[in-house]
Amino acid sequence: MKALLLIDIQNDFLPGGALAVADGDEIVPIVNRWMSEFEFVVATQDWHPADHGSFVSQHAANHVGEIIRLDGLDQIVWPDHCVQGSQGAEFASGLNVQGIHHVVQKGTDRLIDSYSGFFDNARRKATNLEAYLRNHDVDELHVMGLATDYCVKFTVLDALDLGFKVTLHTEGIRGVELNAGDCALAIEEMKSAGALMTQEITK
Ligand code: VGL
Ligand code: ZN
Repeated sequence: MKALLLIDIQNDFLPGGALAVADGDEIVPIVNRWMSEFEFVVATQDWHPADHGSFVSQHAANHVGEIIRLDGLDQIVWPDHCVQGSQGAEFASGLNVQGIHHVVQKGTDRLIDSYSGFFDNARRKATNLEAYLRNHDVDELHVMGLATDYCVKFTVLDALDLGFKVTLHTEGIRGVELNAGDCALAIEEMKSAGALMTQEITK
């Protein structure tokens, strides 16, 4: 069984949001069109407490983009974003939320970030994403969302590692690109790990 997996399509990752991804809003109509083609649509939400350890507000001496240590792991300092219950954490205003069957929230522990929809960054804990997909006999994922070079990449790599067949919809992803070339690199990494790529399908 196939499922559409939507990664972090939230207001804070859209232009005007706290951690805006350039042209992130362009994917919303593309995602909406694809939704009706899938029996299962699962979406992740980045869902941080207000004092999350990745937030620049918690590290007055550091700048956004700097790497710090957080509970034993390297951690990029991000602008405060996707705070639980805030408007920025809600799904993108134009997204067809009625078409989503299950939501997985991640990044809820203030001491550990979680780019992947499956596990936190140290794999200390799993979300219920894998169990949900297996319970619904899903073995094939079609992935779209934000951001190519972080949450999309780590979700896809974990999915492949867990044995799912993965197709990345390149028309439905956009990235942060802290450094020029990050998105191209991320796409290469996902491809080498076994993800199939759609070309610029316009649907
Ligand atoms: C993300 C940075 C921090 C993402 C989430 O959704 O790609 N990136 N938190
Ligand atoms: Zn985050």
